[in-house]
Amino acid sequence: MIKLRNGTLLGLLLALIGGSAWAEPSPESAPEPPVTIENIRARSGTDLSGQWHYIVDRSRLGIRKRGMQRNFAQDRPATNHPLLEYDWDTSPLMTVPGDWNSQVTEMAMYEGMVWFRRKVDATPQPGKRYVLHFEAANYDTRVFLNGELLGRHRGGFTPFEFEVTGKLLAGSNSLVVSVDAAHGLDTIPAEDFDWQNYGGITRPVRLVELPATFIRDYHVGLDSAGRIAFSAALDGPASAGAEVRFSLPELGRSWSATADAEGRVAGTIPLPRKAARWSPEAPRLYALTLAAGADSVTDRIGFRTIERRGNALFLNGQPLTLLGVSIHEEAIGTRPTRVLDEAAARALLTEAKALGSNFVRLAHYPHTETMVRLADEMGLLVWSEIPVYWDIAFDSEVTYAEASAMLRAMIARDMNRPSVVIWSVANETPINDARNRFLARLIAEARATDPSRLISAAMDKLPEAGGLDDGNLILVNDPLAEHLDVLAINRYDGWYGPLTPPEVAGVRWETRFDKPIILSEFGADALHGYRADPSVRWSEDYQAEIYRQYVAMTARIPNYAGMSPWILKDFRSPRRFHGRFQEYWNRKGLIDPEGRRKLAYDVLRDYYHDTRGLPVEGAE
Ligand code: GCB
Repeated sequence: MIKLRNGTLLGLLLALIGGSAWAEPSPESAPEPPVTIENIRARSGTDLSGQWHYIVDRSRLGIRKRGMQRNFAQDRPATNHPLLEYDWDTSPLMTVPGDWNSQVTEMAMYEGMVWFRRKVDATPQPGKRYVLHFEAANYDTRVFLNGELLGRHRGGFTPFEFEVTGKLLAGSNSLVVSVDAAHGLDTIPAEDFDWQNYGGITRPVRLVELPATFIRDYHVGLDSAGRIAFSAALDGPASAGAEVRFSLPELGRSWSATADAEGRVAGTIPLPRKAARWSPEAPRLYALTLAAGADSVTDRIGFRTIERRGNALFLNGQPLTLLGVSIHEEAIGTRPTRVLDEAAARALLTEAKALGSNFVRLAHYPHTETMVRLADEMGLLVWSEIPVYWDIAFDSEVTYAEASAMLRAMIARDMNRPSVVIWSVANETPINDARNRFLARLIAEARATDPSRLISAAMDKLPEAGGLDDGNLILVNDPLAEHLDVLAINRYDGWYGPLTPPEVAGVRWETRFDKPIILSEFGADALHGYRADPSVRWSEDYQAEIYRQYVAMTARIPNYAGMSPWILKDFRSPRRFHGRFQEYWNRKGLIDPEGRRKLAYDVLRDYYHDTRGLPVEGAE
């Protein structure tokens, strides 16, 4: 099918000269891929990590002038055409997963289109199904297999996949992927955001092999009554009436259920007496196996409940204060990358644990699954968020559809992670009718998709959300609070705004809502090693004083239920211009890019250790 932009005969001829062209789905008509297959990492397949060729296409000619000399998706050998202005085989190489910003010096701040190509050898088996799965690519991605457009995905942090059964050739296949990192008025986030816009195929890509009928989705966890709730959905011709077997071998428990006409099963069973609850203090995980027909999949799950009762939080029925820290997905190092392998993710979470944290706010987008699975293992409760950040096109249905797809993808991917207790739908969004409607709708969707977790949003520091009316009162008054379980407030008194750090002592809080309140952000920039009087901005001493003031403030916050200060590590941000102190880094980290701790780290560590009654040995 050929879709002509200009409709001219010339266009038609050019398209034909270039060989087959492809139809460009508009964002509205593109079939929205369903949420991805559960626990894809446990499936057998081919890891496509490694060196991929790339072409930087600043003017997006591969999209705008396809059918001509730059139809990169066609992957033509030079001899087939009188003039080809590309040659994949001699184009430079880049590591996937990876971001181009950290790999190619000249692309440190590039935010446009890049094409990638890799050959994939395959021996498709009859009766098997094949899925190309991308854990993430930032932002607007088109995927072509052997010149055919499989589909398009927008969003930088959620997984997507395309079934390629029947399209995958025996022998060599050409996989071409274009990734456009540009943000605009209709993207999420829109154009202004405070982190490095790492572009590229930033998380692993795999070609997964599945039986004709397979377990597409499942959830096993505790319901609010403390029973094991289970569900599964099969996909394939033998789904209806199939038997799905569940087993928890360490607990000596297995059971089965027969799928309905849609291939679904659901039910509850009692929790075996000897099952331990998952908690930060004892993060016990259990192997879970599901089997149906020729398919089986194994996972590690945990049993815990999370609840809000009135203005307090309860984990496994016990009162809970969330003591944590916010984290961006960026590795420790002076030339950091978005890619977190297990060692890099562990390094960040180890610093969070050493603080005495029981909680991490994974800001401002769903982090790699590696991070969330490590949180399960290491015992850290997780806040997971979609990048509805600052101002976006709240009045656009297209943008809403994109936000909703991100939310559903985030929830589906991590549905079985006991560490995840809060889904956040937004960060610091301006209060107005369009935004209130947009977020209320998103919250309702989150609740319907996952009634077992709490819903939050980090609310703005602007006066209409409860700013300092008389210079001293923080009024938690955002109408969004009606819809949320946890009221999360970002405050920067003493950094932004008129107050000096000692004046923060005069700040009071009020709210009409009988709901838990957490300080989802506070902080100050400090350059590691810069020591001065605590009144001197950018010094470690100033930042430490801010932390002392906020720790003291917790006693004045009604319904106080915890904090996740901003932020664990200094992070790259092109909107941080100060030539001496920032150099395109946001310096609010408790540790610097190399992982060296600042004074404020110790202030927070003392507070967390005291509050949780943790032994202080091991602290440096
Ligand atoms: C905020 C944002 C966060 C910024 C931070 C800052 O309120 O939520 O993304 O990085 O402030 O440093 O200004």
